Amino acid sequence: MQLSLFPILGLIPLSLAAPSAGAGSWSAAYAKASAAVAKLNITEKVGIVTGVGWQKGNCVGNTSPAPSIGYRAPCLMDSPLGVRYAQGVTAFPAGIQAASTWDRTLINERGTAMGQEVRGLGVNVLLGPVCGPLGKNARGGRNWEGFSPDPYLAGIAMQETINGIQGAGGQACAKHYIGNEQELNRGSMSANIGDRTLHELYLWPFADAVKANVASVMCSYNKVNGTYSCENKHTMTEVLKGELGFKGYIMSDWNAQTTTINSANSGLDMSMPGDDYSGIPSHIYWGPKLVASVENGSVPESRLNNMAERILASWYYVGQDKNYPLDTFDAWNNGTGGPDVQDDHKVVARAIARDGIVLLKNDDKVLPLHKPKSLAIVGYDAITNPDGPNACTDRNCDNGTLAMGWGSGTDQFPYLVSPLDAIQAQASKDNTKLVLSTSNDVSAGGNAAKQADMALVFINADSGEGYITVEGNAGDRNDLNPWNNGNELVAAVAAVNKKTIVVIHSVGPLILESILSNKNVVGIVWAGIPGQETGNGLADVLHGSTSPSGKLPYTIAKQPSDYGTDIVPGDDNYPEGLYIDYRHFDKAGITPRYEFGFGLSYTSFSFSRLSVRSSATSGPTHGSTAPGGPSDLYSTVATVTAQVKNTGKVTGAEVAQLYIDLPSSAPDHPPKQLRGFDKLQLRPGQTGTATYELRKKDLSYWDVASQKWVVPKGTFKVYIGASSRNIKLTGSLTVH
Ligand SMILES: *[C@@H]1O[C@H](CO)[C@@H](O)[C@H](O)[C@H]1NC(C)=O
Ligand SMILES: *[C@@H]1O[C@H](CO)[C@@H](O)[C@H](O)[C@H]1NC(C)=O
Ligand SMILES: *[C@@H]1O[C@H](CO)[C@@H](O)[C@H](O)[C@H]1NC(C)=O
Ligand SMILES: *[C@@H]1O[C@H](CO)[C@@H](O)[C@H](O)[C@H]1NC(C)=O
Ligand SMILES: CC(=O)N[C@H]1CO[C@H](CO)[C@@H](O)[C@@H]1O
Repeated sequence: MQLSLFPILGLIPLSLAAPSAGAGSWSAAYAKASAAVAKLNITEKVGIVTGVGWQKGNCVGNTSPAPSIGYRAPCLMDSPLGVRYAQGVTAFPAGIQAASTWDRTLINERGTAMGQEVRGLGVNVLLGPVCGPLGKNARGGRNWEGFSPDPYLAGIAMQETINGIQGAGGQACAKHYIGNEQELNRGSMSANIGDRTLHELYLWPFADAVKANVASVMCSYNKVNGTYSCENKHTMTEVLKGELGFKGYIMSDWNAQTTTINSANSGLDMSMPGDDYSGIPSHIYWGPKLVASVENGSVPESRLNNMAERILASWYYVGQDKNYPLDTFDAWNNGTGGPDVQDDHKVVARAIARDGIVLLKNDDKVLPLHKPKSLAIVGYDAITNPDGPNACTDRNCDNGTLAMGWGSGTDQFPYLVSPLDAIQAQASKDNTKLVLSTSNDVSAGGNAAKQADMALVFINADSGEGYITVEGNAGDRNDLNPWNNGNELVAAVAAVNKKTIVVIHSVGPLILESILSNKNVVGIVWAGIPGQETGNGLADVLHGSTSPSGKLPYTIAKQPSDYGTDIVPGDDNYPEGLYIDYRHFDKAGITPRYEFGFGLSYTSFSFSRLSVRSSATSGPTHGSTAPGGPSDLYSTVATVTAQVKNTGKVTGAEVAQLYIDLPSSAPDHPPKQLRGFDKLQLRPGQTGTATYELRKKDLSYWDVASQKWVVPKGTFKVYIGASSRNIKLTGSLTVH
């Protein structure tokens, strides 16, 4: 830990009216950074770009300070859902739950709250958000850390999260770049991704992150087209820094760097954690070896200068040179020593836990509950792990309600409100008798269910990062079934209780056919990966204080093979191209069980009055490169509106989704692609207007031959719907 604050007066111009955090300009930041770098010698510059080694500083990632320019050693910390290895922090809902809300405001507020915790702790860089994995494989172990296999939804979520984190003064890190779609063999397999697929799917949300001025990007463990992504000049220098105009720095995933000279010359800017975890100084790829490589000309000094400028510019860009708190906690001593930074962040945590819940089935309006006389609560997923919510390191077990997956994408629960805690509180108000069987013991579950008017069965499915194996799942899930006899538990309850409601906490899609074959299963609540406020968010929906408004951010299939993609043992050639998740189901004519964008409500909505106004013209983008790509790629070229009315009896929110179908002049393309969504909260009888501003990007395809985004000529279909398959309004937009 850096204890002294070095004065920067006289070295760097100090503006009196400090810009608000995160509202900096890159050109001002670069002017400061290049002036500062000019004052440094090679050793100092190498110190800025080289990690000090695993557990050699008090954060999960640390580099050296440059006292002569007032640059403190920065503190880098996991994770995408809150600060890991710290105390007194919020355990936010996972990224996938934030995406399930389809609520830009909530996603932004989550980012802001995380940024405030980051700043409050004196952390400089938060290692999130995630859009790699995007989620092409339903079993992918880390999908829950990110948002959605739909690049548009993931891109908006990246942008809102980054705006939130950086607006509060932290540096965000978009990760893992790129093709990190599975845990199996992640350190050796190659993602062989075609150019158009790269642009239209996997790169798309990273481009939105760059457009949101993300400070850093983390290159991933896997290879891309046979070259490690942290050694890959094409993906790092040509695509990310060149085509997308990325202004920040690229750091390696922890120990994903494999060379000294090649990584530097290919575009890597910061090595993390610096060594290979061994603590042996000679295992540091950069440090003295990079000094020598610059001195003997193997790495141009201009490249080293550029690395240091990128790192310093990002620090200036978010305003961390001005009164940024010092970190006082120690990640390696249970995160003790820092302030409590939770503030009122449980409010947004609860809102996302609640609004990310997707109601899949609700026969005869069995939900919300109306003060039932008796209610059975069945399954270990209803309760907190009896050993405590943090009993398992990096959440490496599935011994209680599932509120986050496992691995480095976790943090410590400050507390955990379990489903049972929240249901018990309501039951005592409602005089509901609870009959409990909080294990997955099938006969005990059946016995409990027999004694109650209604039964809630809790089941789950977990996954995580591949350095941990939980119940035989080495990161990626082994299958798409509930864990620990979940299907048998549901069957036993449904056999004896006519009002069986299944509550599911899952990292991603499950096959629900077994559950649906029980005719007494009258309700299914898809409760996601909701974080510390899981029980409160669930109770809000079960008891009807809030109507459910989440929508699936992925497709739930009838059988695993319907996805058309899966984890592979060797290299992945991405043969499916553009056709992942709903794009594949639509193209192949496969009926899913619950489609992308699906979710029920306690009220009903009608859609009307589609209006499409467009100024789009066909042809390639021509703007100069700005963060995110050609500057005109992000300009609004069409505005679509539609009216949505709440035709039911309770207040509720509808996510009105916009899909497009490109004209026939475009090359082979998915029948529908999400290109807008608007969530409207409406009282009974109230009408609202869903508004969509389509960017040029949203009407383009990537033309491999010209290496440009192109708006095709012809008629685009415009669909507005309540899901990807429940289309309510159809219009068109013609481009000349
Ligand atoms: C580089 O600068 C540092 C800090 O001023 C100094 O300690 C070190 O000796 C310098 N190294 C060289 C090779 O001049
Ligand atoms: C991978 O190689 C193919 C074939 O050469 C090329 O078209 C594509 O752009 C490459 N993709 C990446 C991400 O480098
Ligand atoms: C330059 O130095 C690096 C690091 O010591 C070394 O690996 C490399 O072989 C050297 N190259 C030349 C041309 O001397
Ligand atoms: C961290 O906390 C755990 C559980 O409370 C305890 O077993 C362990 O000894 C602590 N480690 C340190 C370094 O204090
Ligand atoms: C008591 C109990 O349920 N223990 C389980 C805790 O989690 C591990 C790993 O998931 C299981 O193996 C134990 O059976």
